[in-house]
Amino acid sequence: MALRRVLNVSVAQMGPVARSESRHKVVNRMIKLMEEAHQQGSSFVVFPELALTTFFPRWDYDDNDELESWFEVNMPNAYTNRLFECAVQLGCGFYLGYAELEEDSLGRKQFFNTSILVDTKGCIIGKYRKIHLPGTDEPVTGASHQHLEKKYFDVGNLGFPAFNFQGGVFGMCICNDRRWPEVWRVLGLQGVEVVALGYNTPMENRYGLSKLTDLSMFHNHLCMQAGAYQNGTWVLAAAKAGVEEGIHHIGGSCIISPTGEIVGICKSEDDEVITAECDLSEGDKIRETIFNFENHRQIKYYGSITSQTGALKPNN
Ligand code: CDV
Repeated sequence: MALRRVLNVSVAQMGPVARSESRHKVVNRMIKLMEEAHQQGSSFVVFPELALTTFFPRWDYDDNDELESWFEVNMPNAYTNRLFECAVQLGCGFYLGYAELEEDSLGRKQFFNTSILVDTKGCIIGKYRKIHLPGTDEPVTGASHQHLEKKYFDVGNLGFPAFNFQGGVFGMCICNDRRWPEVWRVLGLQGVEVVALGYNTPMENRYGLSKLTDLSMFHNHLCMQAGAYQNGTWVLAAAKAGVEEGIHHIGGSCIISPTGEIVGICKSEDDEVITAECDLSEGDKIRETIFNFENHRQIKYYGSITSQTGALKPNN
């Protein structure tokens, strides 16, 4: 009989982080959430995208020092050390999203929207840098709020790696990545059993498309449930939720099983932990049958996925 590989995992949704809130205070909140996850029997917890600060790409900065103050040059560092220590003390690994500044030996700076996987020894065992950066590289006149990720971040340069972690195969992505089926399949092709991700999703559509605003929670879950089912993987998704600096962000942080069903969901728009027991082998049934990639994928017909970006209409 196949061995059951069961892991208790948590998603730690966070309420708003004010622009003035210090990293020290934010880390205090995160430690409280990790302790709660531990009390719920968890050995892994997922925090949101850019968890340590407010969602700073909503503002346009002229001052480089101010902009760079949102980024972490080292990880762990004086502020986040306590999180790493807590992981060891509680035997609870974590996924953390943060803004990363990397400087090469020639002093050239690169800026990434990053996530890491940290194990129960407090070691970083995996890193991902966000690839699908939404928004614009210039402020949009007349928009209800800005979303300047394309201005402040470089496109991630690590691909979509998967990692052997906590007895399973783990992948990561960040926020807007979850809307792209390509991300899920590239992870699926590495046999991921768990995909961890964080998000900051404004409720209001910047372009005034109210229909899309109404559907923001539906689309949030739709893309992740599809990604889970089509690749037979667990999905652990943590939002930064609530009204942050006047912008309302959706919550709906959740745990999705490899069948695409939501098995746990946050009810509030505040700091909140949910936990579920994940059988890491549960996706095998799907990967061995309906989505048996080896048996059913027809790669000679998928070329346009990697050879073109925009849609080309037929000219007949
Ligand atoms: N942080 C994000 O990537 N947010 C996007 C919004 C801007 C659409 C998202 O996909 O949720």
